[in-house]
Amino acid sequence: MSKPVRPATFEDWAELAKAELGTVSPETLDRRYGEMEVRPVYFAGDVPGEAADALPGQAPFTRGIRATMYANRPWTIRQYAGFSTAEESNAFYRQALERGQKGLSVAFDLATHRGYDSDHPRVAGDVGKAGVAIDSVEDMKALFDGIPLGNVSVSMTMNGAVLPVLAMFIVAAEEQGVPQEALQGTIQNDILKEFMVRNTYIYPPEPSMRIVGDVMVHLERHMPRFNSISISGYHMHEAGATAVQELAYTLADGIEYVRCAMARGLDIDRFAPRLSFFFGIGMNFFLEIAKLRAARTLWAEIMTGLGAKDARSLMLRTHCQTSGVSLTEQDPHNNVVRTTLEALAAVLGGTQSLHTNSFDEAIALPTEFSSRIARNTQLILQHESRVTDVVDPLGGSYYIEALTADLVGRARAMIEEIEAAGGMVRAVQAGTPKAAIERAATARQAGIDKGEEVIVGVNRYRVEDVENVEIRQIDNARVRARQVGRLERLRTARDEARCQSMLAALTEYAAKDEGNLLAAAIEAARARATLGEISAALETVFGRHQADAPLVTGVFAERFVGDAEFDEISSRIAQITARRGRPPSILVAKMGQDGHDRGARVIGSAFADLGFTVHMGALFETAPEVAAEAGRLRVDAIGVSSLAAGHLTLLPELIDALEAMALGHVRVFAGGVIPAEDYAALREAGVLEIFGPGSNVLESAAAILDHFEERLPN
Ligand code: 3CP
Repeated sequence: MSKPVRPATFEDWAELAKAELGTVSPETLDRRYGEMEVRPVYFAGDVPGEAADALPGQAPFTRGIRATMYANRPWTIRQYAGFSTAEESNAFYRQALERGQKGLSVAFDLATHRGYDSDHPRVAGDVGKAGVAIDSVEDMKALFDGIPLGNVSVSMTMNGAVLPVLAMFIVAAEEQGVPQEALQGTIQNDILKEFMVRNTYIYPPEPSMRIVGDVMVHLERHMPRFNSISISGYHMHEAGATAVQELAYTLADGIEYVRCAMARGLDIDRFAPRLSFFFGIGMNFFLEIAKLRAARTLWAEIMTGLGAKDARSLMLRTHCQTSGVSLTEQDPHNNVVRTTLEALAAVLGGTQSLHTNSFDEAIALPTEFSSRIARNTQLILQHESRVTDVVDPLGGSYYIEALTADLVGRARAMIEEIEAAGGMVRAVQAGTPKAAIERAATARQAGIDKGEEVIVGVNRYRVEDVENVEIRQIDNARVRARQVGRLERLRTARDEARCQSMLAALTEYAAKDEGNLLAAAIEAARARATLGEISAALETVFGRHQADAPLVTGVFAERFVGDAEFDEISSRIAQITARRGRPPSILVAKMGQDGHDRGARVIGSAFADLGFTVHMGALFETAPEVAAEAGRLRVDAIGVSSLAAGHLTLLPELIDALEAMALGHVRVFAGGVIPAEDYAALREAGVLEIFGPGSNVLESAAAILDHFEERLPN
C-alpha cells in the first residue's frame, strides 16, 4: 500500500493492524485507565486545534507556566523530610542543603499534625516517628537553627494544626531576625482533602474552613512571598483516585478556597498568585505528564470564570511527589527505577518543585543513603539528562495532546457535576468523593490481586531471599522523654499569666467568630503557649471531628466473579459460619494518630465481600480503646493496620490490653509498613500473621482463615 497523501488516520492504521493481528481485533489492544480508554496509536487528527498555537508562558499555560521553564531555571529540588527531634532534623536539613537540595520541606510527626503535645497520653507511639516532633517555638527555633529563613524557602505540610505551626514558624523566624514579610515558602493548609483521604484534621469542616480563610487573609496582608495553600491531589492519588478524580477533586477544592478568600473580602488578583498545588505522580508515565498539562489548562479556565484578570492568577504552579504507593517492599532497589520514571514524568509535565521518594519508603523511614540516592535522581535529571534544555518537549505529541484534552474534558465534566450539587465542601460532607476514590482503589487492588496489573517483584517475577536493606529506626521513647523534659522547662520558664491570657483570647475569638485566629495564635506562640495548648484552646469551642464513613461494598466481589480462589475462600467462610452459627468477625483497627486508612479500608471492603463480618474501628484510638471495642463487638479477630511506624509500641500494648480484659482469645493480625526485622518481636508479642505492603488480599484472607479453622470445634 502506498503512503496516503492526506494525514494518516486511525482507520488506515486499523487496516495494517488487522493484517498483523490476524483473527484478533485491534480493539483488544485498547487499555482502560480508570474512566478513560486509550487506543494503541494516535494521529494528527486527535490533536485539538488549540494545541498548535499554544505558547508556554501564556494562558492557559498547557505547555508550562513560564516561557523559558527549565531552560532558564530548573525546578526546585524539595525533599520532604523530618524525624525524631528538631536537632536531628536540623542536622539532616543542613546536610541536604549542602548537597544540592534547593528548598526545605518539613514533615511533622502525627502528634503535631493532630494538635497534641508530645506528653499527651494519646500519642505515645507517634512522637518523632513519621516526622519531627514540634511542641513549641523553642523546637521550631532548633529546627531552623543556622538556616537563614530569609533566603531558604520552607514548605510545611500542615493542615489540622496549621495555626500553631505557622505561628511558631513566624515567631522562630522573628527571633532569628527575619520579619514575616521576608519569609518565603508554602503552607499546605488544605483541609478539605483531609476529610476525604488524609485524616489529619482536628476540627469539623466548618471551623476548619474558617481557619483556612484566616491563614489566607493573614498571609495576603503580611507575608506576600509565602504561598498560602498547597491544594493537594497527592493524597487522593495515593488513596487510589484515578487521574480524572485527582484532577477534578483537587481543582474543585481550589474553587472552594478561592470562594472562601473572596468571601473574606480579598481581591482575587492579590491572593490567587500565591495559591499553589501539589500532585502525585505514579507509574502511568504519559498519563501523569498529561495530567499536569490538563491541570494547568483547567485552572486557567476556572480562574477566568471566577473573575481573575492578572495572568499570574491563572497560573497553576505545582509541587509534585513521586508515588509512595507505587513503591514495593519486595526487591526494594527496583524502587529507584520507579522513582526515576515518575520524576521524569513530573518534569516532562512541567512541575515547579519535586520530591523524589527514597527506595526504602515502603519499609521504613529513609536512611541517609537512600535519601542521597533520591536527591541524586533529581540532580542527575537536571545536570546529565538534558531534559531541561527544551521547554515542553512533548508538546505536539499526538498522544500527549489527545490525552491532555481527554483529561480536561472528563475532569471539567466532573467539576461541573460537583458544582451543580453545591460544591466541594458539601460533597466532602456527604462523603461522595471519598467513596468514589475508595471504589477506584478497591477495584485497582482487585486488578493487582488477579495479576491483570503487573508489579515486578510483587505479583510477577518474585525473588526470594533478597537481602534486607539497612533501615532507620527511631527510638521514640527517647525522643518522647526529651520532648517531655523540654515542655516542662518551657512551662516553668514562661510568664504563665501572659500565656494563659493569650490562650483565653484565642478561645474567645473562636467563640465569637471575630478577629484573626492566626494573628491570635502568633501572640500565644510568642508567649510560649505550646502547640497542644493552642489547639486545645480552639477545640474547647470547635470540638474534635469524628469521621464516620461507611465501607464501599461489592467492588471487589464484582471483579472476582467466577474466580476459583475467591470462591474457595468464600466457601471456607460459609462453612465456618454454618458450624459456628455466625460468620468470622474482624475489627479492622488503626491505632495512635496514624490516619493512613486506605489499606485498612480496602481490606475491610474486600473481606466483607468475601463473607467476613467486618467492623471498621474508629480512627485515632489507643490500644486499650481498641481492645475494649473488640470486647464490645465480640469479634474473633483484630486486624491492625500500621503505616506510621508505631507498631512496636502499639501492638504489644494492644495484646496486653486484651489479656487484661480477659479477651486473650481474640486473634491479632497486623499489616502495613512494618520492616521484616520487626516481625520476630511482633510474633513474640502474640501477633499471629503480618502482611507487608503488596500482600495479596485473597492470600491474606486464606492465612487468617487457617487460624480460625485451627480452633473450630469438630
Ligand atoms: C521560577 N522562577 C523563575 C523561573 N522559574 N524566574 C525566572 N525564570 C524561570 N524560568 C522564580 C519564581 O518566580 C519564584 O520567585 C522563584 O523562582 C522560585 O520558583 P517557584 O517556581 O515558585 O518554585 P518554589 O519556590 O519551589 O515554589 C514551588 C511551589 C511552592 C509554588 C509549588 O508552593 C512549593 O514549594 N510547594 C512545595 C510543597 C511541598 O513541598 N509539599 C510537601 C508535601 P517568586 O517567588 O519571587 O515569584 S509532602 C506531603 C507528603 C505526603 C504527606 O502528606 O505525608
